[in-house]
Amino acid sequence: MTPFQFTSIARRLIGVLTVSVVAALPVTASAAEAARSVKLQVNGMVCAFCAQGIEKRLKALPAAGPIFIDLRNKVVAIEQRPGQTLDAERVANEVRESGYEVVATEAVAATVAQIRTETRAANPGR
Ligand SMILES: [Cu+2]
Repeated sequence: MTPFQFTSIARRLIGVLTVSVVAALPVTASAAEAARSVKLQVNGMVCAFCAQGIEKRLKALPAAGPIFIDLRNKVVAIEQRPGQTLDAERVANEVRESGYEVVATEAVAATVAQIRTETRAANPGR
């Protein structure tokens, strides 16, 4: 192996490692990365009408983008529209005012599509 070949292989390896480290980072937003979605843990949602009521209420927020509600995992997530900001506490209050108990509120960097995938993978049920 020439020194050139070695360098080239080493560079490729470093590239692969960097990608894996970035992919393994948690999705909770830090000060350095922008929050994209608000994720809530909600008690009291028991049927499709509960989900519909919450969805309708959240959709009315001016910055509302995609919404994900999972009854089994008690998750409500809403993504902000590009260029807009969702206030996590305001989202939590909308859900509370709909009659449900919010037990955790989190601003996360993940999209709603990512939250949906993670939530279902963590507890697919059935
Ligand atoms: Cu219901």
